[in-house]
Amino acid sequence: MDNCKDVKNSYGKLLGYEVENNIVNIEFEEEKVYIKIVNSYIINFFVPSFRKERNSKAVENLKDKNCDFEVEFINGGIQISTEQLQLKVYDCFKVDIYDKEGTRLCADYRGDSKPFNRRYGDYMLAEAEGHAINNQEEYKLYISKNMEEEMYFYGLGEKTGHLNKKGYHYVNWNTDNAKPHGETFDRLYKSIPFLIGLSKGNAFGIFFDNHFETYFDMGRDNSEYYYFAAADGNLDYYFIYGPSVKKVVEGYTIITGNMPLPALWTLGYQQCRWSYDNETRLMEIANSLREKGIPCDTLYLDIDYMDGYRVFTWNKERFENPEAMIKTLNNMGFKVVTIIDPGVKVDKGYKIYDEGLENGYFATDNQGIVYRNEVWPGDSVYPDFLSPKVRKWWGENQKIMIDAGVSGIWNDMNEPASFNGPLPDDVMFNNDGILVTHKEVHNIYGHMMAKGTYEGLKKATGKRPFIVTRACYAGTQKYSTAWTGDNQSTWEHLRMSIPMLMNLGLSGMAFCGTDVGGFGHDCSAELLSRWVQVGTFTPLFRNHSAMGTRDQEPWAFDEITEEINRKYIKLRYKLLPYLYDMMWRCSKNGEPIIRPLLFNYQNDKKTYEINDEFLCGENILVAPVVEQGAKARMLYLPEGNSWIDYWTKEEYEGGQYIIKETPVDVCPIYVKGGSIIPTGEDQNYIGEKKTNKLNIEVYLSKENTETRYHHYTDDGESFRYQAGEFNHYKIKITNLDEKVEIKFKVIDKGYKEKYENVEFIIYNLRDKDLSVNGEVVETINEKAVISNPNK
Ligand code: MIG
Repeated sequence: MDNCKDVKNSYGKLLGYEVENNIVNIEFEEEKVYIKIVNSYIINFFVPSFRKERNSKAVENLKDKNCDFEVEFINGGIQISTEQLQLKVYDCFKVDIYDKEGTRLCADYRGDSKPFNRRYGDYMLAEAEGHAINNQEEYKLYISKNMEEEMYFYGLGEKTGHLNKKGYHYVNWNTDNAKPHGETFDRLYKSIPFLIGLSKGNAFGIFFDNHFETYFDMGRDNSEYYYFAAADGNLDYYFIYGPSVKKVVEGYTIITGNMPLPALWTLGYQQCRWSYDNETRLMEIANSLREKGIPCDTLYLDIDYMDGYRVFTWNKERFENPEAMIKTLNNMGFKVVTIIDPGVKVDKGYKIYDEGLENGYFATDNQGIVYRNEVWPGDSVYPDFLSPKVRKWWGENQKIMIDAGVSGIWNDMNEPASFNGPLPDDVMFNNDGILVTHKEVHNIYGHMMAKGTYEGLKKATGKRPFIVTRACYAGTQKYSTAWTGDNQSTWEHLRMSIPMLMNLGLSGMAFCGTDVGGFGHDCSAELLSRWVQVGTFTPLFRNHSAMGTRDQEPWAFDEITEEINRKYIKLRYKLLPYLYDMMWRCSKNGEPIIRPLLFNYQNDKKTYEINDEFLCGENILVAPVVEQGAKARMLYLPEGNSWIDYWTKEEYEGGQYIIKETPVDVCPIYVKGGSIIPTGEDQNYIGEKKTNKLNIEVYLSKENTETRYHHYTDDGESFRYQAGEFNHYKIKITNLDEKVEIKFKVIDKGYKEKYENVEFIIYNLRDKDLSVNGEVVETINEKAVISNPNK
């Protein structure tokens, strides 16, 4: 095999190597490369061809573990062996990676790259938005890998199309394109260059930490290979071994950081629109929600609350006294979140503009003159979020909003977007003292804005910050939640949102959601009902719609629709303890909240390409209706356990396709047999009813099972949990022939508010005896209450 055939990345012959701690330095004729053994299953490949220093904005505190590995010469190259992997490195820096059993996972492609012949030119693609596609000549970095047998691809953050990314080509260049996002759109607001490969049941990840424009092609160019490429920058990528997808995602969040535990209120229902543009209208919405008994925790203010779109200001004609208004809303149980855009209005005498100008806080052209473009405020300048000084300044200004009573911040337009043509490549930013071009930092602009916002909010409040951002890079989960931008009120977009959110979750951004009901275009009663049914299970549950579209609040259609929406929003509130547990787990190991079935059923190949079902945590399977007028739908229940219909409590064997009737008030929901699900009380907003009672629903299966569950509580808003102020409950259910045993145990008791009563609701007990912590208890209507479980 001629390793150097592909001249593009010609490193030349391998000359020798040296081991320095956990780094293997390899000398090639043309270039020196570094292979870092991060741990036994994460390997970093680094070639500082663009800049000597690594300049990652995704990786902050990656600690290398000292782990054992061996390096030796083999025929034609060198071999690096860790406890779990074998890497073979050959001339021209060709790398092949095997697992311990010798199964090849990922190998550099040796053939010529030869795009499929697109006869007579690809005029359709040339007309598409943005740059030419597959213009390989423009790639400074290009790594192609052999397409292995039975390959599937996932991840890549927020992309259009199906769950499995095989056959797609995508570009990472944060882009605000308001046209209806279709499957041929190759770029959206976020750039997360992280790909999961799954071949013959073995998963691995590739995280290409490069924030220039990057490209991922999963066999669209040619089905013999897949590749990742970049317009410029260093070659810096991580290989993360599974073999489970779960382990790959965990590895990715070890590298890029975990989502911090969110404040509890952020999990409630959120109501938004562009715009509730004056106090009267906002209060009308707040009152309607309470009068109609539709639970809601958060109301949003879109751009019209500002004075002429000047950031950190209020339009006092529309909102005469924001502090008093927000106080009233807070007393009604609402939090208020305000939007902010990066663009600062050019306007002498406006404090933010003057301060920024004076201190050199704005991006400049290549001559050092402050760069202007146009956004909502008209002529605007762009804060240089790359600079720590600017982030600090922006962070401190958050106090203006906090002092008005605002609880969270919505970062929009931070791709950054611009109305007067795109920002030129050579707009300059100051990256910690190094001048860098827009071309280099475009994809991390929103990420750094989120970082500054997070730090500012944390400092101003001492509480867990809540931020929603549109633009992201790898690792944004450390600072912010995300929504998927300007979708449309169409069935097509409801359908597409499911694989999109599942892949975002697999890409570290577990706290994500779409505009429920759709942003552009008019929503319909039926579409809203179906979208709310999906929203009930998505981490960020926000109804939002654009200016000029018809109302789509939960009651905006008819009474039946209102009733359906209420029913599902109430279900959301009921599931909050379960959702919060998922968030807690995610904050520890990156496990997404909504996830594709394959995440928990990797042995069942039938789950690999299911686009219209998802799991919410491992216990709840949702098969939403995403077709107009569907009276029934087929769905797949994965193999390995039984599934219990949430509505009828009927039990189904796993590993089969079933048909479920779906009148518009029924979203098919299945609970994993043997599940333990903590649930909460009915309330209008989180914290309305102080309760010291926990409900635990148990879904027994026919088969004998033993299941465990971890439940977590804390004050839901501060950082005191980090000092041990939390409670952790362990619940174990053993379902035997004659009896069912429940063990309920508190492990940590750091948080003062403990449950005084626990009520178990046991489904499908089938007349068996029930004991809790060794004592036989009576059940009445499937319910058993125990008091003082904390003793
Ligand atoms: O150019 O602030 O995606 O959610 O309502 C449009 C107005 C600007 C785009 C956001 C959308 C928001 C809208 N914004």
